[in-house]
Amino acid sequence: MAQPLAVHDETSDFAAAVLAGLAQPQKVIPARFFYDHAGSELFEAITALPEYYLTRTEIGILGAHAGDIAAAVGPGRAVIEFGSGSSTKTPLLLRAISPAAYVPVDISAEFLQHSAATLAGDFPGLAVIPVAADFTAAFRVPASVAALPRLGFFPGSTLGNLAPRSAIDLLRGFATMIGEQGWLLIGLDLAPGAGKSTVTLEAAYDDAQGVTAAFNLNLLNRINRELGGTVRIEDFSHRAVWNSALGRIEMHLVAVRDTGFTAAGEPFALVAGETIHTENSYKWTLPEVRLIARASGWVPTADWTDADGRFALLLWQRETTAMQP
Ligand code: AVJ
Repeated sequence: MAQPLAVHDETSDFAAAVLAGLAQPQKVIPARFFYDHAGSELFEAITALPEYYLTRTEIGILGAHAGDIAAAVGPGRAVIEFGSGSSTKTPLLLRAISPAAYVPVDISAEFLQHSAATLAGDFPGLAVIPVAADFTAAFRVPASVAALPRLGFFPGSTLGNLAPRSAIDLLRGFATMIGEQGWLLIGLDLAPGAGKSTVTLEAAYDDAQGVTAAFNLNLLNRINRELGGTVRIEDFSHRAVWNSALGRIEMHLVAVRDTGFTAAGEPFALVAGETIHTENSYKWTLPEVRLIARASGWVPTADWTDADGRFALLLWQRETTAMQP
């Protein structure tokens, strides 16, 4: 198996982001830093929670429509999965479409090697070519798949972590990378509506067992572990709230009393009630999602949802660059 193409200094990225984010008037730590080893395991536990309907709903839609996807995209493609993580949904797709190669792209080399090895074992004869890279930055498509038609796979509603204009930037980059005749399959959690109340939505991000709270608070543990931090974890609590004006779930770490700490050698203070904003999870309607597709160089060809209309699987074809009238 090929080695990852790039190494990435995650700890110095984290230090820079924490120093910059905690210096803002509204303190912020970017959501991508949730996924250290402990955080990745907590996220896996979240996906199995009764309140977190997203993962099982997406798997259900993928299972129901794998045949439709195969009919649309045809065999022999290189499947490029963005942010592959543990790749639990991938076998369903690969089994249906007879791909020529599978390229998992993930920032965590550890997860990547493990999941690539597991998949290679399950699909003998399939070329599995892992790429350790940040998919939000441009990366090189491995030379061995450069000549193959491609299908991008971006499940898990990860796109929803981005504000619309950032989502469009990312999707335009995917359009360039996937190339002419390319397809993109995206999983996205949808806005609240008839089949999903804001109560259901908030519960998905604030479960009774406190796993999501632990996932959020792990960022503070990570500051203590990696940045020599002195954060008193018990001074913070987890908050998840639906922001209807902006159409997103927000997660915050709330100071329950006045508190202070050092991180990467710098002092920081929060007054009681002040928060560190740690995640946005945008929830769009299907018409909004189709507009985002068109704005980023994709033709929204098909979308499938569960019976309650909570979650959508979207199949987009790359817009042609041929001359238009
Ligand atoms: C992996 C980004 C899709 O926003 O639902 C789960 C992360 N945060 N619980 C999401 C998450 C809190 C998740 N994504």
